[in-house]
Amino acid sequence: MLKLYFAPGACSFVPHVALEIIKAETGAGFEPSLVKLHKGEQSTPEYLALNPNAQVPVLLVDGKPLTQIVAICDYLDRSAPQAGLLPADPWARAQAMSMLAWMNNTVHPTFTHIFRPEQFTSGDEGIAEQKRFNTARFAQLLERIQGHIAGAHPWLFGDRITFPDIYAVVFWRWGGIAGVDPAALPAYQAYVEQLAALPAFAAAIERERIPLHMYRKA
Ligand SMILES: N[C@@H](CCC(=O)N[C@@H](CS)C(=O)NCC(=O)O)C(=O)O
Repeated sequence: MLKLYFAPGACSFVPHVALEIIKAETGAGFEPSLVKLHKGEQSTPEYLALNPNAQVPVLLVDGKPLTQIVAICDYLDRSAPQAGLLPADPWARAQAMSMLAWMNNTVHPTFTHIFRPEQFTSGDEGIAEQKRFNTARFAQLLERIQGHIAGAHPWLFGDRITFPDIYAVVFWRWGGIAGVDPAALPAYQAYVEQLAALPAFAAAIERERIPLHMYRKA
């Protein structure tokens, strides 16, 4: 039995949608478990025993915790390859893993520097500068993702949804939170809107109760 610890709008959306896709493809269900980050539920002794990093996601597999999105995605794909969440061809699979790793180790932490600046620096000036620098960098990274979308047929790695497609939706929302104007990203917006309308995305969005578009003009 699989149990997913997730927080609304967080990176845990990636395994959340993936589990919905697997459910639709194989009939295998999962238990979603909400972690209220704003209430510090990630730092309780019980949760730290699952993930000492005090982060979502955690995937509980027959009672055993698995952490880190890249590892969780690899496990889900190997457990349910028929869901097509990574391509079957070894080279195409490696390319999708490469993009997933880049998203997890570069794009994601850039936003963390904006959203949780106090984890990386201190003082009002330091925090303001770090936010400014990383917001500009995050906007560039979203443009790079839009570049990948330009070559999508219809999705990033062909006709099946893969993990990078789902992560791209997370970053779209985060771009809005960071104040990145979506006017520069029309192809990205259209792609995200198409994905969000698919049943697995719609189910996760409804469970997490999150709006797709977060941008508010300053
Ligand atoms: N490298 C980790 C990153 C996980 C991560 O950054 N999770 C964030 C949410 S997107 C979190 O739980 N943050 C806890 C907090 O903000 O207190 C992974 O791949 O699982």
